[in-house]
Amino acid sequence: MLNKHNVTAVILAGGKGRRMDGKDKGLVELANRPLIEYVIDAIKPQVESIILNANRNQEQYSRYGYPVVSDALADYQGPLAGFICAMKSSTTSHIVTLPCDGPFLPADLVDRLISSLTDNNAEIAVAHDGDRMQPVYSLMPVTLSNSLGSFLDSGERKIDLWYSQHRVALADFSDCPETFRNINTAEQRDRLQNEGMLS
Ligand SMILES: Nc1nc2c(ncn2[C@@H]2O[C@H](COP(=O)(O)OP(=O)(O)O)[C@@H](O)[C@H]2O)c(=O)[nH]1
Ligand SMILES: [Mg+2]
Repeated sequence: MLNKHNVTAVILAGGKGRRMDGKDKGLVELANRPLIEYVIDAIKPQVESIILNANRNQEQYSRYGYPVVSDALADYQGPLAGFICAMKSSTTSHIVTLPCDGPFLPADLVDRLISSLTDNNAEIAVAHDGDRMQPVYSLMPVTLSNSLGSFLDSGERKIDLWYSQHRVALADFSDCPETFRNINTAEQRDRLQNEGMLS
């Protein structure tokens, strides 16, 4: 039975931060703490291990005590570049992917993705917020690295297109869409700080 001990969380912090003045978003502070710390704290009890995926400031990320892996594909080719390098470095059978800029993960995120994957006999479980799919919140076996490698080698980069080649189950998170609230701009960060939602 698939359970949390078979799962490594991959925190994707490999983006360009284009809408954040080119800042490394995982290290951008929300209420005086780097965003990645919120994600690490929320996901740690839900998985066996954690991998941080970063393309800059690797030394700062390594201070958290988890392996830091960088995309093999150069020049910020998108989240799938992070997926594949994490699949190749993971020591568990499955990975769960998460963005570094979403500080509001529910305590049962991984449980729900696991149930969705198993109940539907799917290859990939992807979160759905009731309105839309949240493609960077997903659970999959590392054996899909072959499929993803071929897809990337063919020049494709779109996550939805790769998913469409597999049996995908949509995990229902329509009861907690705020889970997927993420911070892409300095304005979004400031608004959140002012809302007083943070402890
Ligand atoms: N490894 C890696 N991750 C990336 C890349 N581009 C974006 N990401 C990550 O993918 C996640 C989603 O990116 P983001 O720009 O926030 O997209 P949006 O919020 O869906 O519009 C973030 O955690 C980024 O760090 C990339 O080129 N490589
Ligand atoms: Mg984002």
